[in-house]
Amino acid sequence: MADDDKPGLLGQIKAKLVGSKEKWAREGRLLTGVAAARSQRLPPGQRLVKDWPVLDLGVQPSVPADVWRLVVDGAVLNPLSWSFADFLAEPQVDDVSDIHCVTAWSRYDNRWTGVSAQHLLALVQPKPAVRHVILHGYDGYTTNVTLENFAAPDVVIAHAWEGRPLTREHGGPVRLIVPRYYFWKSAKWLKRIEFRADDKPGFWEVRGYHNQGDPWTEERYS
Ligand SMILES: Nc1nc2c(c(=O)[nH]1)N[C@H]1C(S)=C(S)[C@@H](COP(=O)(O)O)O[C@H]1N2
Ligand SMILES: [Mo]
Repeated sequence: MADDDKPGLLGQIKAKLVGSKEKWAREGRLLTGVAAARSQRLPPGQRLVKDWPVLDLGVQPSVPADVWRLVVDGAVLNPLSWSFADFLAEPQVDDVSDIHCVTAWSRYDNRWTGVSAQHLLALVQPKPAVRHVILHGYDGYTTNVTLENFAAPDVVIAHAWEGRPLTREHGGPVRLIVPRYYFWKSAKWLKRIEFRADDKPGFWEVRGYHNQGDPWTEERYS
C-alpha cells in the first residue's frame, strides 16, 4: 500500500509518531547522564513495568506461520531459507532475559524459546570479513547489530514467550531477541538476517537513535 507516499490517515499518524521520537532524540529526552554498572539490574533512567507494552510503526503485518519464511544471506558460506517447520526442526533453546526499551520501560524475566543465534552462526558460517548483521522485518523495519553482539549466548530467534506462541502484536510468528541492548534492536516479524562486512544503520539508527544502544551507558541517541 502507498500509505508512505500519499499522506493518508495512517501515513499521517506514522509521520507524527516517528517525528515525535526523532524530536526526543534531538533533545536527548530521558537521558540521566549517569552510567550504571552492569551489576545494577535496572539500567539508569528505566522504570520497571509488569505489563508488556507494544511498540511498532503503526503497522502489524499479518504473517501466518505457514507462509512465513526466514532468509539468511549476505557474506556467508551457507545461505539458507527456512519455512516455519524447518525452523522448528532445528535445536530449540529456552532463555530468560530482561527487556529494556529506550522509551524507559524495562520488564524482567521473559522466557523466550527458539533457535539460538550461535546455532544459526554455526550453520551459515559468516565469511571472515563479516562484522555486521542487519535484521529485516516484514513491515519494512530494519536494525543493525555487530556480529560480536549477535553472537552473544543469550541472543534468540524466538517463536514463543512464556511457553506460548508469540502474538502478532509482539512480532509473531518469529522475532529476534537481543537482551543486552535496547529493545529496538530486537526486530519483530523477522524476515531476513543479512551478514555484511560494512555496517548499515537501520530505521531508528538513521533517525537519531544510537548505533549500538547499550542501556547501562544510556546509548539512547546518537
Ligand atoms: N519489525 C519491527 N521490529 C521492531 C519494531 C518495529 O516497529 N518493527 N519496533 C522496535 C521497538 S522500538 C521496540 S521497543 C520493540 C517493541 O517490541 P514489543 O512491541 O514486543 O514490546 O520492537 C522493536 N522491533
Ligand atoms: Mo522502542
